[in-house]
Amino acid sequence: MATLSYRTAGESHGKALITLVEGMPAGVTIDVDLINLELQRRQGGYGRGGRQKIETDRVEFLTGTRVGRTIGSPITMLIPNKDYRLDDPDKTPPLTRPRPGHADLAGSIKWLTIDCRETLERASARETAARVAAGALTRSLLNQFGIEVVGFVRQVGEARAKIDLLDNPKSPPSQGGMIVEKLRELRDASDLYCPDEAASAQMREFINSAKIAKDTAGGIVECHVFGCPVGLGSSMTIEGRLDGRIMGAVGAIQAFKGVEIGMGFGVAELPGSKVHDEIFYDDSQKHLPSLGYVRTTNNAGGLEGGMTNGMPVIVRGAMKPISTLGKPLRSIDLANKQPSEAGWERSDISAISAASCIMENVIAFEIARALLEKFGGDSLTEVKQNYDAFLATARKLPV
Ligand code: EPS
Repeated sequence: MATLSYRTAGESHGKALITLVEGMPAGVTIDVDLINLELQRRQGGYGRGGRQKIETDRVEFLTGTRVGRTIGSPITMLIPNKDYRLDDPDKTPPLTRPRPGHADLAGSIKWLTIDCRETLERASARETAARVAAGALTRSLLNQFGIEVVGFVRQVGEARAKIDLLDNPKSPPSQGGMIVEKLRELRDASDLYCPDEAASAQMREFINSAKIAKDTAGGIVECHVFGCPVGLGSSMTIEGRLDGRIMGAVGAIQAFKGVEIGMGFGVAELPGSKVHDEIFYDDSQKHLPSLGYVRTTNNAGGLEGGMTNGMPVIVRGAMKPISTLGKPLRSIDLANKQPSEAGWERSDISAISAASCIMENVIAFEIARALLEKFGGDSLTEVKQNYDAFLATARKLPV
């Protein structure tokens, strides 16, 4: 049985993007509509550029399923690029003026070329469509265990969504379902993918001003995972720590410059008594994956010692503004090392809404990976038996 893992291939203006997923158990019915919906959401949001009007990202399964169900073999998914022109040098001319903030300079020097295109084609955030496909695929598995993942935009400029209930959920996890539905509903009502309409309006203004100034905008995205059983991840090995894995996966998304779990950097300012979430036991919640161990605060963001503790997992990521500016920053021309202006490529003013969808799906993948590590089996039936057996034994503690 392989560990759940994925790889992607493809360039922004190449023929297609490809995702290879290994380690999915057999017998999982794949919700292809959900994958396509997530791909569509990734294409959307306020402030996107011209490319998304060209593409209609949809996944085609090449391997690994039979009549819509996994059979345990490696899964490959293909997303065609309509704007394929990489092999036509006239339509993809060399770019020798690296954009500050992009991979252009470092990549060109690394691969010993002055044509930044050879780096940017793969470094482009278009590749995140393939990551979203991987994460969205695993949600067919997570759904079987009642695990729900919701990502949204928390902040753009100074506009910050006010949804404090979800930061410090007073409601027990048994009401997680209600929180999930409400959060999704509010998020999906906003073209910014922000569950606070007043904040969305201010965010829109910030992005509009950036557009007028030929500038770009970043922001903060947030993700909540509901329904994880206690004990995913491990404190026994460095690689086993789920907090590190999640931070690594989120930090590896294009343009992300910061990742926080729970209270994040805020923990540095407060004494321990104001940071740590006191532990209570509620027998009426014993039937839940959290086994009845409850907290009235969730500053740990659902992770202690690199393991899930039964509370919702809360992660935030900071995305820098897109590095292709309509009013270019100072740069040099690699052809002669003389001062110049950065090159301009068609781009977005803001891709913050897309970033929330990407983060949601890369986190879903990490949760699925940790779930299979704890309860793994070759088939879904076996995984479910392992899951049920563990929870039943844990409920009997002290045995
Ligand atoms: C993207 C597609 C790209 C960019 C963007 C993300 O399309 P194109 O370069 O053809 O306009 O809009 O890429 C970047 C932000 C980047 O830095 O390269 C997409 O599908 O998400």
